[in-house]
Parts: sequence; structure tokens; C-alpha cells
Amino acid sequence: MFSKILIANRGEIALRVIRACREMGIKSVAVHSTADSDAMHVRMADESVCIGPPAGTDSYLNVPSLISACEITGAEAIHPGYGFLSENANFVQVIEDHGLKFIGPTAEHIRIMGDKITAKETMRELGVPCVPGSDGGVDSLDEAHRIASAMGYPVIIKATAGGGGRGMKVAQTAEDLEVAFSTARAEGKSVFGNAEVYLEKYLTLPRHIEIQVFGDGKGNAVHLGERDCSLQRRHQKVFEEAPSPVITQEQRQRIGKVCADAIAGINYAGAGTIEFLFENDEFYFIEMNTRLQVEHPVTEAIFGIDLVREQIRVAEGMPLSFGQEDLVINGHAIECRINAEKVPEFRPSPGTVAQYHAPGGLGVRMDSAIYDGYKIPPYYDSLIGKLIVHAADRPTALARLERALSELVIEGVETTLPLFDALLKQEAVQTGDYTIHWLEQWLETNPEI
Ligand code: MV4
Repeated sequence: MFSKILIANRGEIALRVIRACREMGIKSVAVHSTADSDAMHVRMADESVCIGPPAGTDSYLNVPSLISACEITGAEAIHPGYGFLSENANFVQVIEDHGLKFIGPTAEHIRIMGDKITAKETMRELGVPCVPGSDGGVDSLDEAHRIASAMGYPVIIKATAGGGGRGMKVAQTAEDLEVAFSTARAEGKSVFGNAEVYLEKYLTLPRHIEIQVFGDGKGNAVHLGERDCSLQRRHQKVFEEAPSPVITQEQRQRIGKVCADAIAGINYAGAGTIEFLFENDEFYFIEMNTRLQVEHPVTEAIFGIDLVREQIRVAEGMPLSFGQEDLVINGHAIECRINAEKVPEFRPSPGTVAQYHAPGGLGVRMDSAIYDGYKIPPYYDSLIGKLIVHAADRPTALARLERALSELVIEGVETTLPLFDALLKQEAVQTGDYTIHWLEQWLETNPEI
């Protein structure tokens, strides 16, 4: 049993972990940069340690400082949150070398899933349906031409070390292939230090559906259904919901079992997300995330479980506190990501929060680390809050979201809140009839926000 956990993160996710620790009777240690001395996670934790100057690379990504903070405070385990070091296999290795516990999967599993070719190969062998494409890397333009013409255009070239949409190029025809191939390689090399690329059939109008999985590291695993994360802009999710408006219970159970069996088969430990493109009623694996995700609260809402508590339990070597048969969906949940950005340009808008009033009432959860007078620093991600609503069904959840948004006040900085008021008025959002391209197309053609 852990008696003290260090949270290697900031903002709302640090609060999320501190809250789980407190409920479990575990002491929490916050770490912070010099820019975050007055941050809510520092106030809410039992202890705090300053780990460096403002830049993330000097503080929240500073591994020696984090290990020292554990040694100074006697923390036995590290929760990485999301982003920062949450999917860094070397960090996990260093933690273990110091006799500490990483709350998450093994370094090996992080490494496997961090290399997209290896991830896909692993998943295919485990029976997970994948996007058709090259088996492994494509080393030459000639090889790319052969595979693409056999499969048919359009195709997409992806960097194996890529992620977040970087190092990805679409070729609509054979004429585009040379440029797509060389730019994907160059971007892979320059951004990720790895020029290896692979090729896939390009799916033109898919949805982004991700399956939440959870393993105990000993061959037992469950799935917690899907989240529909199709509403995104420039690979940043904006609005997520669970369950997906287009997935049937039968499809959910089928793909869910495939995913749970797959991660059970590799003795995966902790929370994971298996990402799919979903088109014409078929699932196509693209990537796996080996962390707790920003949008995990929508899954927590519909299943009535605490994913962070479960992560901590599994890291302590305890069994999962629920079996697949215990996991029954109750209602519908929606999350809005609120960023300190000015719309419609989505320009970051740091500054002082003059006034903050969180919404409340039945089925409303506001995860945020802001407060009246809080100064949002310019150094980090612009996410300042997540509004999550839960209701008996999708129409009721949408109405609850509109109501909660009407109560929410954030003044002093520009936020993406006007986007959500406008979004809720859209037919596609009301009916759930949208693809991964809908939001960007709508933003291009609708200057009203
Ligand atoms: C694709 C695709 C279409 N076909 N792969 C974007 C980020 C990375 N995670 C995978 N991505 C895509 N891969 C094939 N074979 C379209 C995208 C894509 C996308 C995927 C999910 C959510 C939003 C997206 C926006 C643009 C492109």
C-alpha cells in the first residue's frame, strides 16, 4: 500500500489525482515550477516541492528533479497524469531504478505502443482489426508505389514515431506519393528523430472512436466501452461523448472484448485507450495511448467508477475492483474542453481570471484548477477546465450541458466557451451526425463565433 504519491503534473489533472489520493488515505506531493507557486495543485496537495523554472523542459519534464522530490518527501510512487512524462518509457525505467513505482504500464508496453509500426503489428497479432496498409515500415518510394497501387488511393504515409497528427501526409493519387513520402520521412526525422514511415489506406470520412481498457498486469483486463472524440480541431479534441451516438450495444461488446482480450494477452497494467477510426460500421485500429486521458471523466460518469483510484490500486498490485459483468453503462456523458484561447482564431489568451463561477447541480462535474484572481501562466497547455455532464440519455445530456454552460462564468481571459454555445445549436451536434472533419469544416464556413 502506498502512503505517499507524487504527482508529476499540474492543473486540473494534478487536482484529479490529489483528490483520489485523499479519498484513499494516501498523502499527496505536488511538484511545481516557479511560475506555478500559487497554483491550486500546490495548495491542495499535502506537500509541495519546487522543481525548476517555468519552462516545462526545466520543471515538469525534469526527471532528476522529480526523483529528488520523491527522495526528499518520501513519496513511494509517481502518478504522471497526461502529457509531460506520462508516455515516456525512459522515465518509467529511471523511476524503477530508484526503487519507486510508476503508476501506469511498464516501460516495455509504453515503448511498444510509442512506435506506431510495432504497436500495429502487436495489435494485429492480438486479433485487433487494423487499417489496411504496409506490413511494417516502407523503406523506398518504389515500395510505397507498389503497395499504394495494389491497395488503391487515397493513401496516408505516417511516421512510426509520430503522434498528434505530426508526420502524416495524405496522397490522393500516385502523383502525390513522392512528396507525401519524403515530407512524412523528413518530419519524422526532424520532429521525432526517426525517419521510418508506414503506409495505410486513407479513410476519408471516419469517426474517431476510442475504447477504454484497463488491465491488472497479470493477464486480467476489462473494457469500459468507447468514447466518441470525433469533434476536434487540428488534432486537439474539443468535445467528447460516451457512449458514441453511432455504436450499437452489439458492436460495443464485440470490439470491447477484442480490446480487453488483446491487453490481457500482453499482461497490460493500468489504464489504456485503443484508438480506432470507424467508417462504414467497421473499426480500424490506429494507435494505443498508454496513459489516463483528458476525457476519462465521461467514461467514469457512465460507468460510475473512479479510474484514478483503480490506477493506484493496480500499481499497488491489487486486483481490479470490478469485473466485466459489473460494468454496465448508465446514461450518457459529454465533456467540453475549455481553453484559455480567443475564438475563432484559437489564439492562446493567458492572464488573470477576474472572476470564476463553476456550474453545479445534478449530473454536472467541473474539473478545473482555476480560481478568482488566478494568473494563467503562458508556459503551458491552454486547457483551463473540463465541464462534464451526465444524464439519462443524450438529449437530456445536451440540455444539461447547455444549462451548465449558462451558469459557468470565466472572466478576465478569453476562453473557448462561445464555441460551445454555438456548437450546441448545430444540427450535426444535436443529432450526433459528425465525422472527424465536421468541426474544422464548420469553423471555416461559420464566422459567427
Ligand atoms: C488516419 C486518417 C485516415 N486514414 N489514418 C490523425 C492523428 C493520428 N492519431 C491518426 N490520424 C488520422 N489517421 C488513416 N488511415 C485520419 C486521421 C485524422 C484524424 C484521426 C482522428 C481524429 C482526428 C483526425 C483528424 C484528421 C486526420
